[in-house]
Amino acid sequence: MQLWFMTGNKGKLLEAKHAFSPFGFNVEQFLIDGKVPEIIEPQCDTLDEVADSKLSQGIKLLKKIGRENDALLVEDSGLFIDSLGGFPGVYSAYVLDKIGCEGILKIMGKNIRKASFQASARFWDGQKVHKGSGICPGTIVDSIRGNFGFGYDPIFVPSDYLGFSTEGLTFGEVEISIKEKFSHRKKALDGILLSFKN
Ligand code: ITT
Repeated sequence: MQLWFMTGNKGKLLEAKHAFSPFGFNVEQFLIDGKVPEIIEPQCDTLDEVADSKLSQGIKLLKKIGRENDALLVEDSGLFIDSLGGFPGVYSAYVLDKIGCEGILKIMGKNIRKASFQASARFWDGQKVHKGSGICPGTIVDSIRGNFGFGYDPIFVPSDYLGFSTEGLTFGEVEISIKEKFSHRKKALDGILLSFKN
């Protein structure tokens, strides 16, 4: 089944391909005239609200190009640092763009380093909406480590989960096949796959 993922983030796209391909989905980036469609990311308090807005805008775009029966995936995610009241949270993309991982490390100072990655995903199957969300608890390290992944991966070590551990390595230091044992995104996408069975 063809599945369009409306995202400008190639890292997210790769992870979605990994998660959905084994179930027979051909995941491709949703482009119009070769470009990622411009949408308005509303200023909301929660990832769920942003994901809902991304999806409704995406469905409108599908309709506009006469493909409203195609499957569409959107996702909103972010890094939530406990001692900073959940910052950067829903502003993660903006903050990464402005100050990068270095800036986050500066702000952290001596603060307690507990944090989580969170994701909220929406899937339009051509008829109805499926939802999934995921949380990956962990800690922020004190230096940038690793070249794998994207975004905040080089400063985040996931907590051990279901017997899996990165042994202190950041998401930037492990392959995607390891990251997906812990990942907020994988959990959100698994939630969607599960909703097909129910
Ligand atoms: P979209 O086009 O899908 O919106 P985006 O990168 O702008 O792509 P978001 O608006 O959801 O994505 O913002 C999420 C931010 O959090 C963004 O800067 C990501 O790099 C970062 N982020 C989300 N998941 C991450 C992960 O698994 N590893 C590292 N950083 C992540």
